[in-house]
Amino acid sequence: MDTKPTLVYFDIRGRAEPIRMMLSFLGVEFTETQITQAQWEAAPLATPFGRMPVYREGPLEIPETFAIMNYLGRKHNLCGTREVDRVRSDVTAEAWRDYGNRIANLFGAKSTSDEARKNFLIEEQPSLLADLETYYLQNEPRSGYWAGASITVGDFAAFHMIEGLAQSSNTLANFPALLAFYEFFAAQPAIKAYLQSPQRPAALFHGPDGKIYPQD
Ligand SMILES: N[C@@H](CCC(=O)N[C@@H](CS)C(=O)NCC(=O)O)C(=O)O
Repeated sequence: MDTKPTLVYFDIRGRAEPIRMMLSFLGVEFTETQITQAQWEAAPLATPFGRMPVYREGPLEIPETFAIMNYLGRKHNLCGTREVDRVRSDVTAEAWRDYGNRIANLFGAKSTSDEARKNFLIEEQPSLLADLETYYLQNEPRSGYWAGASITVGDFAAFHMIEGLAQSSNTLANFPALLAFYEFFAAQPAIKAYLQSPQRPAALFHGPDGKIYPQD
């Protein structure tokens, strides 16, 4: 009997990517069930809230990306050692989740206008990223991580979104500390191995047209 945990999601990076990255970093062997969008539209899987990702481990079935990440963080001691670090890890993950939801709503939805997207990029995004960068720079000690001296769930949440920025625009050039974090985190041996792994899905996300991006 296969007792490995299972991660169920689309065949893209999307919301499952920081979970895959955590599992890989931790050396947890897991099975993936990857669904295409066409398969999901034809026959959505029964999941607790009708959405994915879902993580199954023994008797546990966990929906919700951050519940899965926090479960893995608690189980494998990636939540920070001091209370101040645990708080910073949570705040980092929540703040990047808010940013990620803005991006998903604007760039993944059919109903959003080009003008709204442009306004976000020009008017809103710079101050959101500036606030995030300020928060990052307040970490003590200045370890390179977001919360204390060691890697936490917050780092995975932050890296996931910052990687998207690094790959899609030159925006990070205006945020040198976020760029430095991106390079620092990507160079951690276990992360570097995952980033180069052939198992990593190539496609970042589903666009409003239902296609997977980036396209050739
Ligand atoms: N709050 C949930 C949101 C999950 C979510 O929106 N999943 C999308 C894919 S990224 C989904 O399952 N879409 C299919 C649908 O809604 O029918 C989480 O963070 O896991």
